[in-house]
Amino acid sequence: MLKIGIIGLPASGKTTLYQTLKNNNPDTHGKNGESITTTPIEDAKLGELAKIYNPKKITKTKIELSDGPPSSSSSINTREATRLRNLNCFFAVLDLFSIDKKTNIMKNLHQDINAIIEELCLQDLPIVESSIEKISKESKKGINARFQELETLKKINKELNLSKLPEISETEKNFVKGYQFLSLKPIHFIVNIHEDDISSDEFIQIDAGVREKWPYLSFEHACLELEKDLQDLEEGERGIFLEEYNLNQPASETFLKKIFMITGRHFFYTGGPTEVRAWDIPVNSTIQEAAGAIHRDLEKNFIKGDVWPSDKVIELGSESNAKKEGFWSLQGKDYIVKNGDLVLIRHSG
Ligand SMILES: Nc1nc2c(ncn2[C@@H]2O[C@H](COP(=O)(O)OP(=O)(O)OP(=O)(O)O)[C@@H](O)[C@H]2O)c(=O)[nH]1
Ligand SMILES: [Mg+2]
Repeated sequence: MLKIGIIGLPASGKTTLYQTLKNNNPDTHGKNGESITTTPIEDAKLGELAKIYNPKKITKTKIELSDGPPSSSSSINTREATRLRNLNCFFAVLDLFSIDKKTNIMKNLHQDINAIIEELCLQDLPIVESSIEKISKESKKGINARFQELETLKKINKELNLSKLPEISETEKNFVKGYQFLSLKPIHFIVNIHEDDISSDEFIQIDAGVREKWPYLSFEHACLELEKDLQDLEEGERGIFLEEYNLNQPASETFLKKIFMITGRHFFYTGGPTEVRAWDIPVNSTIQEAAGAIHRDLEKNFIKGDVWPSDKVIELGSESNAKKEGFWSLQGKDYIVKNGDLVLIRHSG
């Protein structure tokens, strides 16, 4: 299960985001004062598939979301850093709802984004430096096994010293996976704007400005206070609320889709009379690995997999109709599962 943390400067709206995504699900308190909740991901496709299979049960994929205790400073303490290292990715909240409109908004954003990035870099820098020293000593003694790890650490060190989030390849990330560096975790930035500004054209320009300045950042704007209010409404009232504020859909859905995307995960589906279910797996997983996400025995005893694009099954009303139209294939263990595939695993026991 994807574990997501929320970071950002004090009073930027982190807990408001947590409450928005929590969507009235119960939560618990962790040993570091954090709130933790397991939240199902809304997925309209599941409802569509359920109309076809009429299953006893519909199961959504879930995420684990956590929100740290209230903070009084922009720096991350050691306890919080250790907690954050165990998570997969972050939402970073930026406060634009409380700032005076007369100030330079871009400058404000710039400062806040830099403050967050600098803090992540600062947390990782001592670990990188001490590890470089340790591995270099080993190399001098003729132990050379960690050469690639050392080279990657040096590359990271250079970027961290410039207060930049290191940009390294997936292969390089694997060499330093064990360190769980905060600065290498995927981050989706959310600019939290005031409810009065939700329809303001100014934010289209600001979006464009941020994209130009930080082309590598994943980022969007939303009014978290409104999003939280939206979650508190009954299902039937939500449409009216969205219309009133000229919103297309709850932003919480796009936040979660984005975070899955930047973390390199996507979805596949299984369907039958007992259960229609969404599963999330790393992009580029084989169908045998996907079978393992369902059950270890299915991976072990995998024979072949029936695959349909779920969109086509929904559009044509059944697996057999989709098959008749040519939207079905029988795949061997090395088939790379595509986002949205509907899968049936054939196995030997
Ligand atoms: N008007 C308005 N108020 C907001 C918005 N987002 C958050 N707030 C308010 O700002 C205050 C701080 O929000 P929180 O979500 O508690 O912020 P936080 O980042 O969790 O704060 P700490 O955990 O103490 O660092 C609360 O009173 C929120 O109701 C917004 O979009 N509009
Ligand atoms: Mg808070």
